[in-house]
Amino acid sequence: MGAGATAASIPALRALMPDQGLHDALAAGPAEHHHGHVSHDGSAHAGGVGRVDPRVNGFDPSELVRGFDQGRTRRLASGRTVREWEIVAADKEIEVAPGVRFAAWTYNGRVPGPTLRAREGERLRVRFVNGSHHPHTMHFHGIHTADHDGVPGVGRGLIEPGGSFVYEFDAEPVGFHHYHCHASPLAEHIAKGLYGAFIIDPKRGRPDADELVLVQNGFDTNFDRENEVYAVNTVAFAYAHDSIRVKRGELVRIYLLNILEFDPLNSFHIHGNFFHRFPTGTSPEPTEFTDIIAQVQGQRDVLELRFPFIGKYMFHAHKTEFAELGWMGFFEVVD
Ligand SMILES: [Cu+2]
Repeated sequence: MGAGATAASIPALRALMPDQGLHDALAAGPAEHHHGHVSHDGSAHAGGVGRVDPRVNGFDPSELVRGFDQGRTRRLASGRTVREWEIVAADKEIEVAPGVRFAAWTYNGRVPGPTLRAREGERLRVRFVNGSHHPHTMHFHGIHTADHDGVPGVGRGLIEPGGSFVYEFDAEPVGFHHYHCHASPLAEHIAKGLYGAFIIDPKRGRPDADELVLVQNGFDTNFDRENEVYAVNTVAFAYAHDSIRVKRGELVRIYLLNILEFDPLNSFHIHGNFFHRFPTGTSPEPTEFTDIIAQVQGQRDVLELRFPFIGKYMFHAHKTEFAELGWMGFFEVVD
């Protein structure tokens, strides 16, 4: 295959979290991180909890978490808004944990792809250009015609390398959705990184909040159809090294998507707090007030909460294996 991390890289990740439990391991972690002391054979140097340099990937989880791509808009004579994006698929090696490289397939050079954000009732046009060496598609969750569903054998079907296609549909329904490649084998095309979040805001918007996007994902670095690395927004422990800073008392809205391949379930748990859950973000009324939720692949929720106290609060998959292999971070609540 010649691509992706070699098996030798895997012990490196485990070395980041030596057989300590999740909470113990962190005691030596975030406060005294070192900059990427990882040798070319992928082994982390002793004494350092390495971190991935965002310059290597060309995207930074600390920015991605609050990054929304509104595309370009213009008004039709009818008064209707058309919103347009261009999305380019490209093969790209990324680093998902210090020294653990992964031959990803990306939308616009990043994993997850850009968080596309539109408003209810707009006409959306997504020009997809396949700059990858493999056939791909863009399949959106939402309401649209079969011709624009982005699956093989329907409408334009697969978009071959060098090809392009404009997916076009109305922004409906209101909620928090996503998109992903639907070429087969599907598991591979998703696991390689071809997915992203897709938000349709209500016409009147939602109440002001500090908004965050958390895409739960994982990486099968040795092609055994199991994940060796788990994360939110791709880089293992990214938010353990760089906590997500939020203000005490301010409304925080989390767009939480699970796109994890190979494992049937993922979960999200927050320490020292509870949140309101809006499944798929489609209703203004929450269905639950809790501190933990589970999601199957493709499931997503909007979560709203306020932090009453300052300090550092962990959030992680309440599946210990996932948390220890990268799916863990902190909120840092400040005044
Ligand atoms: Cu694909």
